[in-house]
Amino acid sequence: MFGCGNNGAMTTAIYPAAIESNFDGLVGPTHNYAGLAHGNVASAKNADQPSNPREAALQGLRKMRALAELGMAQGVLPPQERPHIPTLKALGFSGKDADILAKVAREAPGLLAAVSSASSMWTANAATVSPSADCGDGKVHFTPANLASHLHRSLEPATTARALAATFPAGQHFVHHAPLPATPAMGDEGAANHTRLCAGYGDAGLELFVYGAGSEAEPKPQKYPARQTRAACEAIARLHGLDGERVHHQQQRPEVIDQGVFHNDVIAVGNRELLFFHEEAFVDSRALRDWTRARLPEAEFVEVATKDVSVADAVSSYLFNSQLLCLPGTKGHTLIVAQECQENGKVWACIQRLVADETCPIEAAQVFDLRQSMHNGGGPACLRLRVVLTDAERTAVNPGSWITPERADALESWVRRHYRDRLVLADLADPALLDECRTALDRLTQLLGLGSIYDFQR
Ligand code: SUG
Repeated sequence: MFGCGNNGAMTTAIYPAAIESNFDGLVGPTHNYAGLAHGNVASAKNADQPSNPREAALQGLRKMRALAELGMAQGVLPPQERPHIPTLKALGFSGKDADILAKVAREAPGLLAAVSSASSMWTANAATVSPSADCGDGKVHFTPANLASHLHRSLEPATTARALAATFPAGQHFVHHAPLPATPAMGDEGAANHTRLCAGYGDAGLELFVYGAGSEAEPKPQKYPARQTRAACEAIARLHGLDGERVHHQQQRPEVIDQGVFHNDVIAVGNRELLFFHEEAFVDSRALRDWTRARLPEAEFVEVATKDVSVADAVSSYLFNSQLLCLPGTKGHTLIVAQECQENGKVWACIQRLVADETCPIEAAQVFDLRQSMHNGGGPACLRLRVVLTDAERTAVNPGSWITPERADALESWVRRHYRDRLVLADLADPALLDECRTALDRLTQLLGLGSIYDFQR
């Protein structure tokens, strides 16, 4: 029996009912392909291609609007200020903004690309979030990811923390921790390596943390970096006040990191009682299953075999980077997949098989064109941060951050007005682009009611 309303109606918990909300990252005006992410196959493959920031942002907004129309609680998180002049100043560049841009473009073009990346769009890497039912103090806890593995991503946490605090105001319901120390020993990439399983969203859940780098004795990838450390996962579990009995740490297979699985959400996704994953995702999937079943008897596992979908096909299609949702009014789970899944014969056949199988809790799939993000290795699940909320918590969220039909319209007009439809790396030094971004973001903070979260506004 896979009953699966969106409000945890099946449970008889002492906890208040809760829903899963999704906060997608709005793609920023400097969206570009700079090949910055080592170990991310799509980022390397599309390096130096022209991008279309306007189309990227509109593709993301179409997904947000569609999920809101399907009855999901859909929110939005703002992009960041890019190019980030304060970082360039901190690294010794001085003078007027236009002079700084000209100088960095001449002397350190890689640095210009790093401070111009729109990578904050992938909000699955913004933070790790634990719902109030899992935390000792009964509040929702957020720890922004330090994203220490890559320079361009390590620039995100300070503004991410401000955006999260503006969206989920600290106080009665929300607790915000500082990012962990930004050093390789504490590498943390947020919710992309964290899965919560539960009977109903409002019940105490099981929190699964997946790491790439553990103890010296554990196997390591040979080619690409392991971005998430076990030490970071343990620190977050402590900070959030999680019950140790309900936390499982599992190592990602180093061999798949070397094939381009730079986050666990490229090879596994969970929702409510269901874990959907590839045969090669974990070092010990048997232990993971046994541990989960012992604590959550209703747990379901849908494991895809390598003979059906290879790791290479999983990486190129992002099958497991689908969103797995319980849509209101439906019984099972719905997969929100990237168009690349439909274009891969083996992957599409696998999806069709799962949907047709009456014993499989996945009952439908919906396809979205997210190609602009996909070309940088960001699929449907990368673009969203999940936050489980009770009614009281939901009303404490900044009202302007929710996607309503009117706000989706306003954001689309804002994108059409402020975004370019073509960007190449040489454009990043254009001082007009910096001005365009600041004008756009200033307007956006008013539109979303976020206050002054950007450095240029302070
Ligand atoms: O960190 N790509 C991102 C993609 C992040 C996807 N997120 C999740 N799987 N949750 C990254 O690798 C590419 C930027 C560039 O090359 O221009 C980039 O940063």
